[in-house]
Amino acid sequence: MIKKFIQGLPKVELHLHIEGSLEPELMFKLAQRNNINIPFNDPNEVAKAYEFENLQSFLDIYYQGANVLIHEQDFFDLTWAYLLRCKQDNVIHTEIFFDPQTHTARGIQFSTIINGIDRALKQAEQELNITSNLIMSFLRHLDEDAAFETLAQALQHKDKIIAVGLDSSEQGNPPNKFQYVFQQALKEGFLTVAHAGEEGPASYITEALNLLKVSRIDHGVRCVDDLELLEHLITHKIALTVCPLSNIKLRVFEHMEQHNIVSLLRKNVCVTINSDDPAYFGGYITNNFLAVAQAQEMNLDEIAQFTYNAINASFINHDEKIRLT
Ligand code: ES4
Ligand code: ZN
Repeated sequence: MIKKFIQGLPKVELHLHIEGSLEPELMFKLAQRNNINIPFNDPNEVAKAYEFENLQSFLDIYYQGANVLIHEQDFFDLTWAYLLRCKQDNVIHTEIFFDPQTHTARGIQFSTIINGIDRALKQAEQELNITSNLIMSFLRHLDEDAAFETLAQALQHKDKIIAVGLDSSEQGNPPNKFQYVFQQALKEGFLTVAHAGEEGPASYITEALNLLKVSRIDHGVRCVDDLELLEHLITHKIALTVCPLSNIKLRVFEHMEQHNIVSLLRKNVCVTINSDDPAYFGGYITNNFLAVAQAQEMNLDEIAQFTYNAINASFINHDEKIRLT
């Protein structure tokens, strides 16, 4: 019953790393096609390696996986495979991250990456009736100069990118490290978002809001440690793009029964459900909804509220939001 409801519910995804949707089967196919060595013998072995202690132990494997992506067609194939999954899950709109620095550091051209992704997104709008926006994320373990270089490369592709984001190793890399590049991005007309309060403290969420002027917070579950911040999120309807299965896999919460997303929803925080890196964390958006609903009892209105929240928090235009709600 709940399963049918969730499957049929139109969904909007706001937190998805396209590199994190690389399934082991496609990783193998691309490794062969591009003659790239990967430290696994078959796709089953890859899936078995996905046991993580924390964010960093995941990131180490995730950046390795991305090495098989070389040509524009590879970025197309990766994105298209994700969009086909979206169709199955009744996702009507998605806002996806890409990490250009993961690829440009290996000698891949910025245009190769973005043109492959963008072509798949445009084709999905035509053929699958799925709309989308693309968010360029800076790697926060690198320095601000590297982010400035990446922003400069993005300027030629402004028409394809709606916002800039901030991801990778959170602890020790606070939002203030990137305040000038975000300032510049805002001046260039990009919206901003940032991962904050996943493993890092609530103060990183406050910094992201005050210094990076973010439109929403990615993860943000540590907001509960600062009641003033929590009130601010509620009053100003600032959305959190929460990723339940990711949080369990990376041990942000021990069990789904302890996850705070339902409690935040009932406090009127604008929380949304997203899949983050579904190929690594064991499920796409429907599975994330199901995992929460199975662990914590919710009524159907509450489940549907996640979609209303996501429509509101999305970067689609105002008239389109009204039409969808
Ligand atoms: C990420 Cl779960 C998560 N956190 C931070 N950075 C990331 N990049 C990809 N997945
Ligand atoms: Zn993420």
